[in-house]
Amino acid sequence: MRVAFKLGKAKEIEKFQPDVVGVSNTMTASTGATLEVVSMAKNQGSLVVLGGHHATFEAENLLKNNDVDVIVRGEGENTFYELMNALSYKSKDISNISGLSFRHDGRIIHNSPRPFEKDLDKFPVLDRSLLPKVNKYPYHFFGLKIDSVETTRGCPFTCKFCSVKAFYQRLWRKHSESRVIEEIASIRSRGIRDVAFVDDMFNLDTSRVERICNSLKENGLTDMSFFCQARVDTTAKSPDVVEKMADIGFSLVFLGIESPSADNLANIQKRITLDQVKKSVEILHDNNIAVWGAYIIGNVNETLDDIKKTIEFALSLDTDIAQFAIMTPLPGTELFQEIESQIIVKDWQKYDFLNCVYKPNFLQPKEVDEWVIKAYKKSYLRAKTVQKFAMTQNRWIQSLKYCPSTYKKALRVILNKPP
Ligand code: B12
Ligand code: SF4
Repeated sequence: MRVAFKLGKAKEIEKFQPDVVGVSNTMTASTGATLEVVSMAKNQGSLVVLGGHHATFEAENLLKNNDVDVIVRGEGENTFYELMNALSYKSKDISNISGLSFRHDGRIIHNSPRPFEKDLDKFPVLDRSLLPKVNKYPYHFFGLKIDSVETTRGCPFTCKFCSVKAFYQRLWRKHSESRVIEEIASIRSRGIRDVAFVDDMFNLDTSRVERICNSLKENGLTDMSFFCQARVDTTAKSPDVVEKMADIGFSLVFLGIESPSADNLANIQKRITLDQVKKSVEILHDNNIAVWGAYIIGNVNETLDDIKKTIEFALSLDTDIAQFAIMTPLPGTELFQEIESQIIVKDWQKYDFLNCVYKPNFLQPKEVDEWVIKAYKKSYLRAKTVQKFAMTQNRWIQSLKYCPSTYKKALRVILNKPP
């Protein structure tokens, strides 16, 4: 059976002639692009399988599109394996495979949910020999050739706007530390030096992070650069671990800072304090680690004054990359259920965090749209920011100059041009 993942062009699909095409539909905003690939695959007669967060929460609606055949809901490894096995047999019976949704005799069937694999190490290490050679490597992050490693899955927190809670049911599971090192070593041996940890919550267990840093050192993996997503509370509490992270090559950390308003933070169930925010940014900066701060504009109960305060706060914190995202009710989130009646835009393409798709309680959606642009302008058109990009020694930030598309995208936002 010829199985292809994400063949993005009709010609590639035609050339490869796959029996099955699997497409990730994790991001809600990329549903349109996903469905374009799906339609190309269907034109070639392939069986089309979707997976990912958006596909999981929108399985019923997506299956109304006749080009989509099967949806793998939730964790994909075991379900997809069983699906491929079943399709290899004559009977092709998939009715007992948990985690699947599909059409049968004109009806949409949702099999029972797939239980989570208890031991993540049971999933084999990715076969990276299937990836293109480094000189033709297609995966870039801020212009750097990167690979990604998942060391844990899930998050026990309950932020209202985040779909991880529903996807992984607040479970937090981890790979063994030896497995993490094995995977990073295999990436380095292919000539890649930059690694993004794609954990939802990398630093929940800071002693584990410390052990991983120690093992990287012991295994001679000392010429690499790492990125991760972290929480401000655990970061603020562990300056010694941040020091170890810096020492082994962590150069950029994403922090969900969200808002300086205690009311907003409480409303989204973020469970962090402003002191922790300030302290975490300070500790990271003291260790020469760049901070990617994420801020939310247009919270449900926000006023214009709150938005202005968020922007001022972002400027005062001096986060190296400031990301302003409009509060967006994504499928599968508690927020979606809470404000469903206030949603005014149903086009998933607009769920790109630059469009306000719902009516906040005290603001007009158009005002929110305008203020997110103002936030970017205020943040990036400062002499200080320009100077920082020019002067910084940080590898991730420096890499922006190799990445004209990132600049173009930022410019489009600032100039208020459609993406
Ligand atoms: C790491 C990460 C990032 C990194 C990416 C770094 C990189 N270079 O890879 C960064 C920080 C850049 C990032 C940015 C953003 N991210 Co992000 N990110 C993640 C995160 C934490 C992990 C993604 C990942 O690689 N997971 C590991 C893989 C193995 O898991 P997976 O993709 O879910 O796949 C599994 C299953 O879903 C399934 N599956 C998935 N696809 C398929 C396909 C088939 C055929 C099958 C069978 C199975 C299957 O099987 C897999 C194995 O079990 C996820 C949360 C999450 N847990 O997924 C959020 C997440 C994907 N991000 C999200 C968002 C919103 C964003 C941003 C838009 C944030 C913003 N406001 O700007 C940006 C936009 C990025 C972009 N360019 O589009 C949301 C998407 C929600 C949605 N419905 O749209 C998520 C789900 C988190 C959340 N808060 O809810 N992100
Ligand atoms: S936003 Fe981060 S901390 Fe909050 S639930 Fe999602 S992954 Fe966990």
